[in-house]
Amino acid sequence: MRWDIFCKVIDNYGDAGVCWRLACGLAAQGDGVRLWIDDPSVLAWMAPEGQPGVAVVPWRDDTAEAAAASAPDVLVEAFGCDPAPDVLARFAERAAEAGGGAWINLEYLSADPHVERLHGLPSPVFRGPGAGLVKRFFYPGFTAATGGLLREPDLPLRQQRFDRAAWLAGRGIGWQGERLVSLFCYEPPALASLRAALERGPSPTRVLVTHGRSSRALPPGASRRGALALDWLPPLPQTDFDHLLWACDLNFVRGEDSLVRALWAGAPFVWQIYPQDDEAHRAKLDAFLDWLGAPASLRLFHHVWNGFSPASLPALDDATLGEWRATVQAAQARLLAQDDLVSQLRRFIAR
Ligand code: TRH
Repeated sequence: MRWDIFCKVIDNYGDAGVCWRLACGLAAQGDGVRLWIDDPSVLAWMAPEGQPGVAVVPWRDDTAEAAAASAPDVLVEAFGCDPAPDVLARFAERAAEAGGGAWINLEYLSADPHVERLHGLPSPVFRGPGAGLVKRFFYPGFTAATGGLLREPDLPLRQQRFDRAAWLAGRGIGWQGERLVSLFCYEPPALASLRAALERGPSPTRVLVTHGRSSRALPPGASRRGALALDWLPPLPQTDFDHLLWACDLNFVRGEDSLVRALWAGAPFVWQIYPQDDEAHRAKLDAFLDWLGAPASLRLFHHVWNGFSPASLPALDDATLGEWRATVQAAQARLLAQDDLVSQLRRFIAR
């Protein structure tokens, strides 16, 4: 089967990150994938080795490449990004002649219960080169009534074989057995108080600050202060970003894709949700915490970290982290009992 995935990078890394994982997941099953992306520059570090079966097409203007492109069997429009009109026209022509062809609008991830109602709904197209076709909404999600989450079939095996000390040494991180914390965030208001708390101890902690906005929020400086040691990381290939989360005892993640990867990592995590102007992200965060079954300390930590509560951050002592770990692992077990997104998407388009 031939897939075209269309991706516009709005901001940050998540648009590219999600589409790249989806493209790799489809190609790993023997399908041919073209990933049309308007800003492929981020893939230079996120996916430096590429992936057999995935062709990245710079989607700089709507016609040049698209004019020459054959129609795909499945057209995936990530996050309502309006695919190239020429590809859409060819896709529509072929659908009219030979029938078939699926057009999917891949939506953002949300734990909000409305997702279960919207997942799979058809949307007839009345205008433009795709007029007459019907696109269908595909919602990733956390429950069996949604499209599920991206998860490679060999993920548990790779995690089992992962050697944290070797990975850290390979990355030049001078780990001395301290508690390890990854930091991937926007500009959380409570970052300064987290840093101060970790400096005070009592547990020695090493924070691995990721590239981009996180290291602008916590800029490179002294690598040791009190009980806190810090490393600033270069941009990591996506596979190595996963390794980072597997290596750490606590992960701070943000957006969409890293949230899912933190769940797969099975370690305690704190999520900074992508902020929306209308504050809709607050309800979305609570929907996620409800689904997760977050204990009070984890809920409060999230509310403070996301700027929804002026309270102090709960202490990150061993008992608290142990409780969070149990919560994450129970959630992970629930998710592992459900089909992954690629399997569900393939079944969905066959309907
Ligand atoms: O970068 P993000 O904040 O992306 C966000 C969200 O997707 C949000 O929903 C969307 O609306 C907005 O972008 C436009 O966080 P996210 O989703 O976790 O994506 C980060 C990706 O970057 C993920 O695939 C992991 C990858 N990554 C690396 O591969 N290497 C790195 O070094 C880092 C820091 C990230």
